[in-house]
Amino acid sequence: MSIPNTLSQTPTLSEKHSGIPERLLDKAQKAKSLIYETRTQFEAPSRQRGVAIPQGISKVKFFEVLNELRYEIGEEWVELNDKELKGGWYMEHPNTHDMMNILDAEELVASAVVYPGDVEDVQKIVGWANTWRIPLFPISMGRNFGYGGAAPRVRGSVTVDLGKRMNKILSIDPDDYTCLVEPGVSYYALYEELKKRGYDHMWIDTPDLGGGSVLGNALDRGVGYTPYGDHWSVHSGLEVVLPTGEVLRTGMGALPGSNTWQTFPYGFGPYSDGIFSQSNFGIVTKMGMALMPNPGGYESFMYTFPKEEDLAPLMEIIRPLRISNILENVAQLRHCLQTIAVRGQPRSKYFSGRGPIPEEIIHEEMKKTPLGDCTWVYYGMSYGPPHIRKYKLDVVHQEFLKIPGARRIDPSTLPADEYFWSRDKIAAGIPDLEELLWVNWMPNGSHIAFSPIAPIRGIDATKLYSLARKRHDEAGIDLMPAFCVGLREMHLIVEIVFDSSDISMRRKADRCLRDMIDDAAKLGYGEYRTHLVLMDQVAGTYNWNGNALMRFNERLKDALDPNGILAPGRCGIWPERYRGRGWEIGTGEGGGSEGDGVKPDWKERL
Ligand code: EUG
Repeated sequence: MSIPNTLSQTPTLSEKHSGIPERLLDKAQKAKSLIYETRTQFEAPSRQRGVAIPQGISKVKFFEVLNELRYEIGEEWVELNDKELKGGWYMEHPNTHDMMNILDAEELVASAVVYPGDVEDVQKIVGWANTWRIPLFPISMGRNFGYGGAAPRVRGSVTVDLGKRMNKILSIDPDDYTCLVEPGVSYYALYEELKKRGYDHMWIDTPDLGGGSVLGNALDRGVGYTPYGDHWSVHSGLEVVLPTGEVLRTGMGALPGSNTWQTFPYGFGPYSDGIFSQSNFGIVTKMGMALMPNPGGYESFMYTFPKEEDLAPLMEIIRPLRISNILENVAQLRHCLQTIAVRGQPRSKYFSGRGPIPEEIIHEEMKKTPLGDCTWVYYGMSYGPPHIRKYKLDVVHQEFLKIPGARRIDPSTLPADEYFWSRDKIAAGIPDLEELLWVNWMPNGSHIAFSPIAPIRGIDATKLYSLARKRHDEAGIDLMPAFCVGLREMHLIVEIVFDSSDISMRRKADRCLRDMIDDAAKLGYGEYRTHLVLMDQVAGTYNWNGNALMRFNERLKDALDPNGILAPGRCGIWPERYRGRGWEIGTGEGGGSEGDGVKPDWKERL
């Protein structure tokens, strides 16, 4: 076992489309060294199952047709995935599998990767996949961590890594406040480009970590923390390669020479964009997005609340403030354990026993922080010039202090490395890297999310919190919930941090997630997004009127992708060729990533 004592430098944006901006390089090196300090597994276990060959084609034939793909796209842009299944970290991660595997490491693995250089290449790849019935799995940056990373749902899929060569910012319009991007543009890259061009009058919106694809995140209906935090709602216009190879542009983009593709999202006729988000109906190659006007000032604020039971009354206070826009952004209410975990130290520093870390220890640790002891921490931001902010902040203060023991923490008392300042940047659309640090809670730290949607009500927050608490206690897992409050609903985000080298911990996490999904569904809550291995289960909870929605999705799938080549099983949507053949993944170590094969409809061609 070799432990690297000098860590290589994180690639920068000037070197790589997926790199870190120079301004964050120090932070990246520190984060990386903390991660490698908690790592116990340095070498990937050797592969027992060999190269992952897609179902329905022989290994010999697959290798043969891969050469055809090489001929079409270029030798250097097709890679066979016959290497060890390496780990990595947020900034330097594999594109052929999930380095945060919840199932056995050899389950969700690609056979090969192809790197298209343009839309024509994507069409060629799709054509090739149709000829040989090869499953494709498109990724943009591949940083969908917590939901499967870059991994394909079907073992042996060919990963279409769009980001490596299709990473241009095609336009930034300083008058309309819009942009048009390709899949490989990260929040880091878009932000740096705005700065470089001196466009200080425009803001972007970023999630907690800035390395993800602007296009990919919006398609997965991801969330950020400025007033433009609902990324899908502020996108305008897609260019899509259909599974059969045709290219279309949605909205105003369908009108040749249109000058409003990025300013009017709907165009004429049915609004088709929705079927290309969280789906497997097309490969999106361009996306337009609105940029936010610089509000002319901003000010973060933080409140702490002492007791677990404060959650319900607090939600009742937050709802009207949020709907009336006194609370202006997707703000976060976090359990204090996250505040401890985000300092980047392993759990073992605080507690080495089994089961969830005891309350007393959490509160002893909180007392040592600049926040002082509390149970909930609210991070918010007020936008606009000082006199506008003052009005809103005064209302917030008056309302929040109705909770006994509530405290406003004066930001000027906080040290420069306090997590608050990371939230301050993110709520101002400045992409950061700090959030990453809580993966160190466990050695070989990995995370996977439970992400239900709920009304902004005390009763709902309590019900979800209690069911999460119960299932975490049963599984012996630490609960670190964060409520992300949208305009009329909230996303509860519970990230389970686990050691991906520990099979028993992986099983417990899997059990806990599946129980929470079922419990939540019984109470009327559904997830807004989920991990690859949970998609069948989550899709199964959206079953009103005899699965009417899934039957509709399947009809669309069969019409648009008759050979079932595009991301089979993504979001629980299986093409006809795979349906009823045991591909669904339930509890356990997987297996469903390979199903019981595919419909033997064209064997004679092999
Ligand atoms: C987070 C937020 C999400 C998500 C996964 C993680 C942030 C954790 C609001 O959506 O889906 C701190």
